[in-house]
This record gives sequence, structure tokens and C-alpha cells, in this order.
Amino acid sequence: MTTQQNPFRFGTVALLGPPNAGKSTLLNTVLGQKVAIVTPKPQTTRNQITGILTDEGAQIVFLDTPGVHRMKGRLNRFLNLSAWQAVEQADAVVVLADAGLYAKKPALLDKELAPLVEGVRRLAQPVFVAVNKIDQVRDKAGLLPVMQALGALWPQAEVFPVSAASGQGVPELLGAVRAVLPEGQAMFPEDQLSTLPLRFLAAEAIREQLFLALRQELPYSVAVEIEQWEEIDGLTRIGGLIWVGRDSHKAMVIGKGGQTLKAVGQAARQELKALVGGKVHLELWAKVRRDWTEDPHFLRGLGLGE
Ligand SMILES: Nc1nc2c(ncn2[C@@H]2O[C@H](COP(=O)(O)OP(=O)(O)OP(=O)(O)O)[C@@H](O)[C@H]2O)c(=O)[nH]1
Ligand SMILES: [Mg+2]
Repeated sequence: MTTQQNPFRFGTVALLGPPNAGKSTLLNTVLGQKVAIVTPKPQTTRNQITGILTDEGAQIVFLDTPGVHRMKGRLNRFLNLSAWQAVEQADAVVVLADAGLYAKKPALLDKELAPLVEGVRRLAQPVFVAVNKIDQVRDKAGLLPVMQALGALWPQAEVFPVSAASGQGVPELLGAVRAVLPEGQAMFPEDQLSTLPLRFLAAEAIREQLFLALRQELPYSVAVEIEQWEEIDGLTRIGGLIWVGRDSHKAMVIGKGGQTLKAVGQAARQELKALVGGKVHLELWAKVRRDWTEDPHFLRGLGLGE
């Protein structure tokens, strides 16, 4: 029940930051369920990922975004654009930064955050800085300079030390964020976790396994498209296409004797079983679309176009 002192709040919160800062991890922790894929590699997230948190006091739509960076190319340009577009829609913005990394390598802080500094300074909405991965800072004295540096970059922001992975500090951050959201009614049913279709989440689950299995630059040249989705007698048949940019990449995705693709398929199937809540039959094919990361038409088809 809502009282005069505690009105129900509804708002959108964008999670912004450099690649690998832990944005998707924070989203999953806040929701208590996985909607966003997470890997140790930068630039895992490619789309705006929504996660809806509903409790007795508020409904908050979180927008997880691709890491903001300065890499060249059409796909990369879209990733940056997509992040800033999410920010435009948001009532509040949480900027994540990797404290574990910056405590060890302070010079990286300025370098990685440079593409964000001006844009965040200009924001009219409330800004919160989540100094993330504090579990990786052994010597807690090392945390202070990182927090000070971040506070100096964005004087308008409130700074919170957190561990998105363990959840430490997350309730405090969440409490501060929720307090600035506008009063309003819930827009989504309380059990709705995301606005993303199941097919998209399935494609992401497959892409996550590819990211984990493939080495060096190869993950960045794969995309997954769900081609077939059929539910018959409690069995979901899913057919996925793995797009690569070159013939040599296709061979690497398939692996010696088909081993890589088989392992990716097995791991992805486990994730998909949980996602659809039942039995899954998964078939994956690798296909070449030459230099697809630069092909505007193809990118648009994947929901990655300007
Ligand atoms: N130790 C530790 N690791 C974390 C924490 N948060 C995230 N990570 C790890 O950092 C890596 C990147 O996490 P993601 O959540 O994918 O980061 P992201 O900001 O969404 O990255 P992009 O989507 O690539 O921009 C993963 O290996 C996570 O497990 C944390 O609080 N502590
Ligand atoms: Mg991410």
C-alpha cells in the first residue's frame, strides 16, 4: 500500500560505462535473475537490454547498454550510439567503473573513461557512480583514490562502492537511485522481467557461449540469429544461425571435427532449457556473411543498425 510519505515510483535507469565494467552483472544482481549475458571479454553487450524490477515501492526499468569506447567501424559506432540513446530515455544514470582495474592501473581510469567524461557531465538527470568490483581491491586503502578520482570527474554524482558480483553495496546504491525516480504507476505486470522477446534472449545465450569459447578477436565477428522456433509436445526446437565475417572464421567456430560448435551447442542448450523452462533441441549452423559488421542492411536486420 502506498502512503503519503512513500509514494509509488516508476522510472527508467540507464547503466552506462566502459566495456567490461560490470553493467550486465549489476543488472542481473539487481533483478536476482539473469537477463543480460556476461563474459570476461569487453563489448559483450550489443543491444539495449531491459530488466524490470518491481517491488512494493517502485517499478524500475533498467537499461543495460553496450560499453562506451573509441573503437572504429560501423558496428562499434552503433554500440556507442545505442548507449547514449538509452541515457536519453533515462530518469537517472548509473555510471559503472572497474575499481579493481583502476586501483591496480590508475592510468587506465582516465583513458577508459575519456569517451564518457563530457557526455556524463552534461547530463541533466541525477548521476550515480558505481565503483564496481571492490571485492577485487585487496588493500581497501587503494579504493579511496579511485573513488576520489571518479568524484572529481563528475562532481554532480553520488559515488557508491559496490560489488555487482557479490551484491555488496548494491542495496545502498539502489536505495539512492530509487529515491530520485518520479512518482508514478507501474507500467508492466509485476512478474515481467524484461521487455525483450524470448527469442532474443535465446540468441544472446548462444552468443554468450560463443564469446566464452572463441579466442582473440573472433567473438566480435560473430552474431546469432534464431531461424527456427517450434514447440511440440513440451519440446522446444530451436535452430540458430551463427554469422561470421569470413570463411576462416567459420572454420574456427566449427572447430576441429566440429568440436567447438558441439561444445557451444551443449552449453547453450543448458541455458536455453532454463530460459524456456522445458526440454530443448538445439541445432546451430555457422554461415558466412562477408564483413557483416560493416554491412548497414545486415546490421539493421540484427537490430544493430542506426
Ligand atoms: N570480481 C568481480 N568481477 C565482476 C564484478 N562485476 C562484474 N565482474 C566481472 O567482470 C566481467 C565483465 O562483466 P560484465 O557484466 O559482462 O561487464 P559489462 O560492463 O556488461 O561489459 P560489456 O557488456 O562488455 O560492456 C565479467 O567477467 C564479470 O564476471 C564484480 O563486482 N567483481
Ligand atoms: Mg554487458
